[in-house]
Amino acid sequence: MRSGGSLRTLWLKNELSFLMEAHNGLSARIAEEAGFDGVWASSLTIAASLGLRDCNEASWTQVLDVLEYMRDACARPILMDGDTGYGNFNNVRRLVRKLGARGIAGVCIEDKLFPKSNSLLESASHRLAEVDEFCGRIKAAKDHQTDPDFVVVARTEAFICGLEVGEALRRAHAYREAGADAILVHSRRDTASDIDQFMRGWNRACPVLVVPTTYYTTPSTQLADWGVSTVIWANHSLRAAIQSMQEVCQRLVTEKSLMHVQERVVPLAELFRLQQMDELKEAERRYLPPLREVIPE
Ligand code: SPV
Ligand code: MG
Repeated sequence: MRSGGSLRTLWLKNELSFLMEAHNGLSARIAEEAGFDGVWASSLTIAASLGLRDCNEASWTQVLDVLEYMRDACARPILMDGDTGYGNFNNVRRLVRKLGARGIAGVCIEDKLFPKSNSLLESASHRLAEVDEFCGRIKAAKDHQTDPDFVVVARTEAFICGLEVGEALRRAHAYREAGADAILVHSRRDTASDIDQFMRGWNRACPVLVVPTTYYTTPSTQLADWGVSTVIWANHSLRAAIQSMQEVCQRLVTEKSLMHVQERVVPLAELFRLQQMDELKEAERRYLPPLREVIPE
């Protein structure tokens, strides 16, 4: 099974890499065509595109089905946002085996309890896992990967839960020692001060990933200078699509005509290109018998 390249290879290059959010096959293909190093299969945007909330309302097998479409549509490595791993170590190891079978490049697991809430939701109450229990999830993930290039990213939600940098670092080091290939440190501040503090204390034992959704004014070069390995643009394809869909829908309700909508949407030819209709035409030439003229009797 092709895994679309490995995230480990990206990290070995020692330069800042970028993962783009995707929530279905089409958005994964668009991210690849745009030139991203890989894809972030976001729990937030997959849930939203299913019309659901990001609190494990979609079952893990439903998310897996979405990942399969993404894998088929895109040749770049896909990092699954695996939330908490959907339970304890046992759920995590089942998930990892299934991801391996589907050619997914890695999984990110966060140190909260199932069911989790989205980290950027101010009203949510987040339940942090005990360090040793979470380390068990990481170990189980590493012990059950089938592809040696598969990566397990341990995500600490210490800052999201209002804890200090010392606790974020203590957790990150424990997760690294449990076998995590990389650490994702999340923050929802509107500046990157949490990340700055974390990176000052981090000994670069393994790559660090960040999600600058709320501290979007921080230049990527600054993050790279602090030693960050990968930046995740976690929800921007879906948010762009929502804005565009709302504008077009509103206009059509008001104007009851396609006249002014035509220039706001991609041509049909572009849609067919993204579906790779050319490939099907070519395959038809190879595999279908030539059309014979039907002569009426
Ligand atoms: C996601 O994209 O689902 C994430 C990142 O986990 S965040 O929404 O910021 O928690
Ligand atoms: Mg998520």
